[in-house]
Amino acid sequence: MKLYFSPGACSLAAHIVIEEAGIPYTLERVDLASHKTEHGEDYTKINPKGYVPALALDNGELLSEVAVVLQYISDQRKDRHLMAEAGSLQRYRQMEWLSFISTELHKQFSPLFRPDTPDAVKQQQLKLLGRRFDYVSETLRRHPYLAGAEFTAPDAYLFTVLNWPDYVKVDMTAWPGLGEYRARIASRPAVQRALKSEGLLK
Ligand SMILES: N[C@@H](CCC(=O)N[C@@H](CS)C(=O)NCC(=O)O)C(=O)O
Repeated sequence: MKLYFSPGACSLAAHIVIEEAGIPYTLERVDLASHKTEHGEDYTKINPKGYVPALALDNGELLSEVAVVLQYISDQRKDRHLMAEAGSLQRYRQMEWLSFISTELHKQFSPLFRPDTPDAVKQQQLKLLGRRFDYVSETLRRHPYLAGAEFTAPDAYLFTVLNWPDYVKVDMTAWPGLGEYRARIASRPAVQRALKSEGLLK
């Protein structure tokens, strides 16, 4: 499989999960401004949505949407327990987290990255994100990872999103637990490999 990615973007979650799963893969970097791949192809011809991540499967199909890509990768290596068994309540809990991270965190960050977002809108987004961080922080007080005692795919997604405050200068000192969580995930060898290959670690 081949992962289309942009360094530090939400595609990092998929990159981490492929590394955690130990599946052979190749990477292709996408310039999100020009929509060109590192091999000079027009990315919109590969993924008409124009955004990353996209996962090219060995059978020629293309999968997109972080929450789905993470589940697909996890399901290829069930022995790694990156997602619980399909149909189990634990699986729905993990899907609940994937959906929450996608809609309540990831997409709420997006306006903060846009230079033309008015300050008042940025302030509203920060307020909303603050409430969501309160909730996540409270959950992580009860167990070290989102779904309990073990790292699973939603942690890769949350970790990826928790790196973004650094880029958009959001003060995270009100949530020290999230900083500890981020450091815990960052220390995983698979995460280190993904960060390094995206050029995010020296
Ligand atoms: N709904 C998509 C959103 C993906 C997304 O927001 N990707 C961003 C990077 S984090 C992107 O590629 N943005 C560039 C664009 O939309 O053209 C998903 O869940 O995968």
